[in-house]
Amino acid sequence: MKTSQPEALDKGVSIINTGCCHDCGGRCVLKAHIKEGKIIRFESDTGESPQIRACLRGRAYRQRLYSPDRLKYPLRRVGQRGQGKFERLTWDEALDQIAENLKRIKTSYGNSAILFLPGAGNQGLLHGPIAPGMLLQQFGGFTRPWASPSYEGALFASMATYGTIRTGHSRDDLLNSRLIILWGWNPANTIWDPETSLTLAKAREKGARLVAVDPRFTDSVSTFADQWIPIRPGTDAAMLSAMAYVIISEGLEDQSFLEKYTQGFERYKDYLLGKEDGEPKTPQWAEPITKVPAKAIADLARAYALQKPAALIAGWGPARTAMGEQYSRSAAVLCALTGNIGLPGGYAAGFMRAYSSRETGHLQKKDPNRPIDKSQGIPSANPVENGARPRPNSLYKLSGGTNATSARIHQSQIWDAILRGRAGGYPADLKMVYIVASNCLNQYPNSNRGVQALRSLEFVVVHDQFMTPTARFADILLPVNTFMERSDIAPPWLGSPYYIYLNKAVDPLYETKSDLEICRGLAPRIGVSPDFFDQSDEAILRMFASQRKDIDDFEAMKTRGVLKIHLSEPIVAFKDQIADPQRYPFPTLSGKIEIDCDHLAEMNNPRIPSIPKYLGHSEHYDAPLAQKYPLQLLTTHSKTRTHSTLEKVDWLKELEGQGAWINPLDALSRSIKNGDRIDIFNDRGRIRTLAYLTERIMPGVINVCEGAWYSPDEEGVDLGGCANTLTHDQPSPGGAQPMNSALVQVERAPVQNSHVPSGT
Ligand SMILES: Nc1nc2c(c(=O)[nH]1)N[C@H]1C(S)=C(S)[C@@H](COP(=O)(O)OP(=O)(O)OC[C@H]3O[C@@H](n4cnc5c(=O)[nH]c(N)nc54)[C@H](O)[C@@H]3O)O[C@H]1N2
Ligand SMILES: Nc1nc2c(c(=O)[nH]1)N[C@H]1C(S)=C(S)[C@@H](COP(=O)(O)OP(=O)(O)OC[C@H]3O[C@@H](n4cnc5c(=O)[nH]c(N)nc54)[C@H](O)[C@@H]3O)O[C@H]1N2
Ligand code: SF4
Ligand SMILES: [Mo]
Repeated sequence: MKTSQPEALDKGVSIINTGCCHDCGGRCVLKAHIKEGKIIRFESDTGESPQIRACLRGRAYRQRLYSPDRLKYPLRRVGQRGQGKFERLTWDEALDQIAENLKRIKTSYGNSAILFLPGAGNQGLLHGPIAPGMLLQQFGGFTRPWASPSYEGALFASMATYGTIRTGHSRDDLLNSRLIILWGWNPANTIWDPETSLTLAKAREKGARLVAVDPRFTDSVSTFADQWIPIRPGTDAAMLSAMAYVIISEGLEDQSFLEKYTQGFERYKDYLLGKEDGEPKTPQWAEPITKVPAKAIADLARAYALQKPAALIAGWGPARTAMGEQYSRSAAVLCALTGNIGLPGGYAAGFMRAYSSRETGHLQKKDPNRPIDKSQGIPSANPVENGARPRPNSLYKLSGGTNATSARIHQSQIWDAILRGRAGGYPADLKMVYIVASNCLNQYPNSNRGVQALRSLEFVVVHDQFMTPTARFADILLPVNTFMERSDIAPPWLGSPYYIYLNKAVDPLYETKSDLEICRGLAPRIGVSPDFFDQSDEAILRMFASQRKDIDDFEAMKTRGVLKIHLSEPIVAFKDQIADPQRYPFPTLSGKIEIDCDHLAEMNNPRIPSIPKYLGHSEHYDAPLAQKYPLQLLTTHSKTRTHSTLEKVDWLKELEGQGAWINPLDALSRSIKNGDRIDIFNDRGRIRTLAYLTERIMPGVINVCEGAWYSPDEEGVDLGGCANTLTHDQPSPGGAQPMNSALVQVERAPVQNSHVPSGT
């Protein structure tokens, strides 16, 4: 889609309006300047406000697109699986072999033996795992995971407390807040929709006070916050309980809000006052647990209750822990206690979806006979649930998006499920895996166990763009093109009102194809009707667009590369429920905000209590294991990558090197200097990386950004520094993934080198 050439452009240069759609907190406008069929430069949004501007990663995309490391041809494994030895074969040969194995496995073991692992690599509506999922579904189905590594704790809390994941306000509403609490939230790096940072800056200019609660002094803290409260990881529920204690003991709770809109306050109060366990949840009780001074806890509690409207934005990082849902629930309940829900400038902590054209109309009170609400989920291909009997479990009634059922396997347990199958209590014996747009070996917890699991299978297919650690384990590896080489539509990451239309900017390089084209080739080979797959990309995009009420002018969206939807007023979650609770009950069983949740009460499981509680676990700071492994590992999202994508972009590496953040106190007691090569280890594995000494991380905590490429040497030491070599694969009782709950020890690596990492 060519636009007219502005005068300033060099001769022979044209601009194609396209975008970036990795899973990176954004979805942004990129204008590709093309000369002789090649992209020579990117510009971003220069149009009307709000501008959807690309970040440093999108602007560096040429180095990924034109990287010499791109996969160029279909490949077949020749060495041992995982060794990375391949030979080139034709597309016909590759597709024949995949088809043969799919049919063989279906005949010998049934469809449930086929595991489909879709990843987050591409976030457009058309490309990535969508088409392969549909194809395998039509082939008779497959086994797939449930539980998102991103937000399962927040999803659990939202469904338990409010009965929906639509808990967010549009960003512009932050300008109405007097106090904004960034709890484990770092949008300066993780974006969380492109207008977030600018809006936080404007909110500050307008006079709002910003407080950050995070074990790290992040870029968001340094840019936006008036106060930084470092907290010991995994103890947030203790601090939130203590804040609730201060609020109720000083009579600062919003009594009329509690009476009108909530259920279960009295039970929660009993917990806070210690009537349940003899332990009042005072700030003095929380101080040694959280390492936050009691006064700071009490001050923040008073400010949050009194400086209304106040927005408590509870990020997903603290919920990516072994008891993550208790933190998310405690935050949601604190919002209700202070009546900060349903009013401009307030915020209902939770999943935080704001705008979505797929979710129009009012929320309905929940019908106990149809308890599983799948309508509000992230769109995904639905599998046929093969050969597994759904087991009754109230947790599944809270699914709301990732659709937990007993026919699916929790994502963090995939490796264990492959290794142990039905005998280990899983719903299927898995024989092959079909991996699309996922670097699962790198991104799921416990990568060393992942190696054993992938080695044990009969057949492994991977679609990717690079020779990732996962791709090395493929039997057949198919080269896929990037979003610059095909057209797509990208909805926003979490819920801002816009769409990006990605016009194809250049022809596919080498022999690469899209995942959809691959399905066009596979469908006839496995006896699946080609009808859907044989439509043109644009015909399918038009069909998808026609299903969304808010895309009223497809042509304009395509020409401009973006459709911005102007709202008459900011979105405020639960505005209707608060204004008219009779007409608009909350979509929970009781029709109210459930401080004490009925579904959870049904479960009667002390590890998933019906009111939020602070709970420990086997890799908590005070667990016996901490004697051996005294440091808490965080595995946050990197400024320079989208997960493991963009790992091979040198421009980005120049901005910030890979290295572990470690506090000088922890480093010096181990004779570690800045830039030293260090080993971080526990019983699951050992990684070697560089030490970056900084007071920007609290003592006792070490941070390794997720996404660095797993690369074990002959002795099993991961020289790539992949965080998941160290992480734990046991999900929390409520389904949260535990990647921020690993205990580790650190020592200088045997051979030192003098390189100093360029951390921030
Ligand atoms: N640049 C970049 N942006 C991204 C992504 C990316 O890979 N790169 N990924 C995108 C995706 S898919 C997702 S799901 C989101 C993830 O977004 P988040 O989950 O919000 O990101 P994280 O960096 O993991 O965590 C946010 C903050 O939580 C803090 N934290 C960790 N544990 C605790 C704790 O126990 N208590 C407290 N109080 N704080 C804690 C961390 O120090 C960090 O600063 O980011 C999106 N944005
Ligand atoms: N320790 C730890 N682990 C984590 C996290 C954490 O905080 N800590 N965060 C988790 C989170 S929130 C997420 S969302 C996951 C993300 O984990 P993944 O979904 O595995 O995401 P990526 O690592 O970005 O890998 C995506 C792959 O897709 C490929 N790709 C890109 N576009 C396409 C395409 O169009 N087609 C195909 N076939 N391939 C494509 C890329 O080259 C890349 O290899 O990681 C999780 N893992
Ligand atoms: S990496 Fe994400 S935030 Fe950055 S430009 Fe691309 S879509 Fe936008
Ligand atoms: Mo994520």
